[in-house]
Amino acid sequence: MIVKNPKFEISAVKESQYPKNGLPEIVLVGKSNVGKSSFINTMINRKKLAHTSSEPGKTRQINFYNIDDLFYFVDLPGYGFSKMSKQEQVKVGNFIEYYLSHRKEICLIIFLVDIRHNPTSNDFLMYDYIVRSGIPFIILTNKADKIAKTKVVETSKNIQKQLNPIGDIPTLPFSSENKIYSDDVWKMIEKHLHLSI
Ligand SMILES: Nc1nc2c(ncn2[C@@H]2O[C@H](COP(=O)(O)OP(=O)(O)OP(=O)(O)O)[C@@H](O)[C@H]2O)c(=O)[nH]1
Ligand SMILES: [Mg+2]
Repeated sequence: MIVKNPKFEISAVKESQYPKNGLPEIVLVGKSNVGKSSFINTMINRKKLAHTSSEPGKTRQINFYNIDDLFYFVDLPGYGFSKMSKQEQVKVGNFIEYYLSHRKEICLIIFLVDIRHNPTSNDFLMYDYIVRSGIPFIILTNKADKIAKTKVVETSKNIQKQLNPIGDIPTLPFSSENKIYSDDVWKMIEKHLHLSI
């Protein structure tokens, strides 16, 4: 898909602030600093639309990006960010959980994990949460540019085996630094949006 007119629409912390036009939503989930905001920028070919940082904890609200009036990419704050105060972690955890458990517009969760490491205990918790939510999802093993090209497929499979031993959840490598991985992810997205663009 060639994105023509992506727009930041709104930051929300409660339901009354969510968009009301009923467009389907594709949500980025994963630990802090794994590359959720960078993923959005790479997919829409804009360097800075979604704010990113080398410091974890950049995204603090639910950010809705309107993609050509076809769907939203929804950027969530990451988990496991220890510098956030306990009080703020609880607050953020609550509004994320509210969003994920109530929002009917969600048609796909994109769950990002770091290809360089085994999934963290929080990744396993999030994986179980997503499975129980019943929302369709895919796993992306991100930062694939950080390991040797020849190891990417094998490492991605190994992470899938840990999170999803049955092997029924599509698991693909991704890199915000390297466009070659984007095409397969667009195919997945288009399938879930029932689009053929
Ligand atoms: N090498 C490499 N770096 C990446 C990739 N994706 C993200 N990064 C870097 O990782 C850091 C964190 O990226 P973000 O996109 O801000 O991460 P996030 O998941 O949105 O983080 P929070 O908003 O804190 O939850 C930035 O320095 C990015 O440049 C990738 O695929 N490869
Ligand atoms: Mg972010």
